[in-house]
Amino acid sequence: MSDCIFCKIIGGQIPSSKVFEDEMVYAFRDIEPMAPVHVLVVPKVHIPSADGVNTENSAYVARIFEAIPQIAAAEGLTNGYRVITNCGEDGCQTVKHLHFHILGGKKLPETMA
Ligand code: DGP
Repeated sequence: MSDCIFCKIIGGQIPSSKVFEDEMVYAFRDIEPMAPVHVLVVPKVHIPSADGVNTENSAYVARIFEAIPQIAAAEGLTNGYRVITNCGEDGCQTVKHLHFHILGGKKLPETMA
């Protein structure tokens, strides 16, 4: 999508700190890190949110979850980590391109809400 920040990052029009890429998935460091390791993992097709996942595009989500352990290992997250996706207004999603946050590198707070 032409006005999507993450589509522009995937396309190279906006610079990013890449940590992983294959033909379906792109991963880069969050610009506002909330933990020592904070990586965003996105599909290379524009899916607006988790609410837009369907049988046509779910292979991208599967590939993302294959990439996550590889990224976590490369980032040294041997003691665990958290994977989060925010969805829609109540989920406080700010960028409307499906993305999964990988957070780690410290003991994370237990509370989610
Ligand atoms: P969310 O609230 O789940 O939609 O998280 C969006 C995240 O995207 C937020 O943690 C900040 C990050 N972000 C927004 N714009 C950019 C950008 O231009 N570059 C990078 N690296 N991260 C961005």
